[in-house]
Amino acid sequence: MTTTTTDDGAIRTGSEQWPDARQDARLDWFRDARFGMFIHWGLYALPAGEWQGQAIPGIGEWIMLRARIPVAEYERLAERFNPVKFDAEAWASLAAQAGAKYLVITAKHHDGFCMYGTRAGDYNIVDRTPFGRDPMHELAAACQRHGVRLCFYYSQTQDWHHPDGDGNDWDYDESKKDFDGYVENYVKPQVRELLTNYGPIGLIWFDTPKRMTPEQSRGLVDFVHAIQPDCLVNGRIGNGLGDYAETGDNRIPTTEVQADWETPATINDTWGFKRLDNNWKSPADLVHKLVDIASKGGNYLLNIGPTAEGVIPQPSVERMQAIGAWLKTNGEAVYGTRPGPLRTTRRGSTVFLHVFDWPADGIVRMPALPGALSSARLLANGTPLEVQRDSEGWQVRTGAAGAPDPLDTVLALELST
Ligand code: JFZ
Repeated sequence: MTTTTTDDGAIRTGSEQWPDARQDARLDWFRDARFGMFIHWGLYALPAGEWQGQAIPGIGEWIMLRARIPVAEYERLAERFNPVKFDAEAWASLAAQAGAKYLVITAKHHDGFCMYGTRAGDYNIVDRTPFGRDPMHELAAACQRHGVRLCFYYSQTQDWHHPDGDGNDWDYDESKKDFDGYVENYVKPQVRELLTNYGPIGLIWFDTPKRMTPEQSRGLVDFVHAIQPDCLVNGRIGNGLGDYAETGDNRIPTTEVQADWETPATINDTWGFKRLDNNWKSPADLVHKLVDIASKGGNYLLNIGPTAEGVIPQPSVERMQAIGAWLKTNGEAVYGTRPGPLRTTRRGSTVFLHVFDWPADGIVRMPALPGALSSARLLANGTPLEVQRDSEGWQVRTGAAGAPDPLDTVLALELST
């Protein structure tokens, strides 16, 4: 059985794709999507990286563990969680503007707080906050309107609030935990709710599968497919049983991967909102990563971390809109493509060459590609381009001293094999 871990450790044992899934037509939408929007939103957006006046290092959504905040204290955050500026239409519309084909939002993260109306316990946004509404119903309708597939992130192993969940050893005695019972009597009922109450769900994004036995991973995959046969399960279900492989956070394999895979990534250095984290990547860097990942056969799942008021940080909005503007012109070179030679993507006989660093003389030099070149054009506006061949390879003469597109200029090369 061939596994799809990568030597560079980007895809690690446990998070790889179940081999049979590679041929599975249920993944076609996922393979063609190439770009999704991740949303980490929860109580952790309130402290926003600070606790008792101290800046807590690390990713924002881990503040309860990093500051070892007792459940009794952390729970109190719910009383102050009232995202009056939450606007599902704005969130779904931003995903559509960005060119994201699917949206994955945290229904329950490691802190155990449920961002939807669950019946499996009252530690949730409807029962325990002044907000008192279920944002997932509104988001499901908005995503439907914008043709964006709604997906849920669910922390199946770590739950720092639940006495039998994994991870909280500062309130609970690890040796007394009934983890199997937690999976059977809490996780499964909640996963059923998420797959029953919000319409068609594109995929369930499980996470940090440590402690999951192969039987438990298999059991949850089958459980999801039994309720919604077309709902995919990501690689962090563990034990190599995912419908597709998941890299480590912000990890991009160095070479093409013979699997369906995804890179979850941040725009700054946190998933959950942190007030002081303004280390925003540039739009060019984000487009380059999207293309780099697509050229190796993967999907880019790019995160936003809304505030506790429900506002998406402006730097994230601007960067998502910049990616969307670029995809509006160059989407043909990303959506529905498969890995191409060099840093290229391909659709049928068209190879898309992505030029990040524009040559001062406007002549793009590249090795000759296999097959006969019948024509070349600038994808953005169809301008035909002249190609000269020499011993070094091909010279595509664009006559453009400056980069036609500062983010990534795409040349479309028609090749007849
Ligand atoms: C996990 C979460 O702990 C984190 O809060 C966030 O949700 C992120 C998307 O996923 O963090 C991980 C999980 C796995 C790896 C790295 C970070 N890994 O396999 O390298």
